[in-house]
Amino acid sequence: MTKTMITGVQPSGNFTLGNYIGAIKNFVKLQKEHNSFIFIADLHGLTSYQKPEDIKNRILDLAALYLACGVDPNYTNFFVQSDVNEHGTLGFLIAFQCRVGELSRMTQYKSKKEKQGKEGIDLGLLIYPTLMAADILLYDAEVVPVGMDQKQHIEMTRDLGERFNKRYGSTFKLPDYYIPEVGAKIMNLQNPTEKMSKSAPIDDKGTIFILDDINITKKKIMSAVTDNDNKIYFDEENKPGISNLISIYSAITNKTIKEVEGMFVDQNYGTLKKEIASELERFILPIQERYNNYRYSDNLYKILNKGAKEAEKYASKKLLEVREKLGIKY
Ligand code: AQP
Repeated sequence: MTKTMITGVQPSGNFTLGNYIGAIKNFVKLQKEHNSFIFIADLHGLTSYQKPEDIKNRILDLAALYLACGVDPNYTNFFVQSDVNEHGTLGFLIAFQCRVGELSRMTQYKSKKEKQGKEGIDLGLLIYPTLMAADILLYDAEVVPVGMDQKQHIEMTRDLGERFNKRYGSTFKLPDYYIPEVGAKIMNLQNPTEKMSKSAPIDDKGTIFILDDINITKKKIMSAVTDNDNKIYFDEENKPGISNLISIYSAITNKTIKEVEGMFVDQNYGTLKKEIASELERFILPIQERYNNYRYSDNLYKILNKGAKEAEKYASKKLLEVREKLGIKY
């Protein structure tokens, strides 16, 4: 039987190469052989304050970018999370089954908490994984392409789904994460022990934003932090900068790490960087062109509306089943 696959990205900043390699690339590769859903996680995007005008634009930017990256609405139900009310309702009901202790142990919560900590921590940040669990369980999704940072949240989704099934009878299918072999965690080019994140400031020299001017992107690659050893091989622990560059090259050219190491065995770091810069140009420019075509077209709204209607058909059935199981459908 065809499995259901789902993934989402928050409109919380500017889409990065890490987001592409960690989640969208695999989704696009797998979309035709699954019952596919992809959504813009705008409710998740509210877990840290954004100006309403900004988030509105980011939703549309991200929608156009998804399509430009190859999300195909002929095969995929493509929608904005808040257009399907069932996400919020199930998220609320799932949160009731979840313990504060397990939420506060989530790695992402712990690291983001430090940034928000000064003025107190919004509850949204803590309960983010319960909404994410609802996003997945609502569609009985079994495959979730994500980067390494989301692995823990998928495991929690399984736990929460299982807990509900045990208490109320079999209701949800339990998902598995699909983590890419290469590029599961693309690192910041200036600080290769930290994840590349889309909430980084636009002038951050270590973050590749897909919609940036290609010359800026090339400069960022050329000034990426490396080491003094001038030997090109993959060793994340001792050579995080070079290993990150190898992962990027490998992911955008679809070559294995071994193949990339072989190609650059006698080369210096400058050559590797130049090659990556020109491969990125080849890869990013067509995406930017397609993005510009989608971004201001009415078709974008039509695609999202149609996707939301389709998604709602699945989601409303599942929510009804949940209410019946809970005894709140009289
Ligand atoms: N650096 C990364 N390498 C590989 N995969 C990554 N992902 C994010 N950063 C990397 C994957 O992209 C998907 C979308 O992520 P999200 O929007 O749900 O939020 P996130 O994981 O918190 O991503 P960011 O870019 O770090 O956003 P901010 O800065 O807003 O927190 C996920 O599948 C994620 O694994």
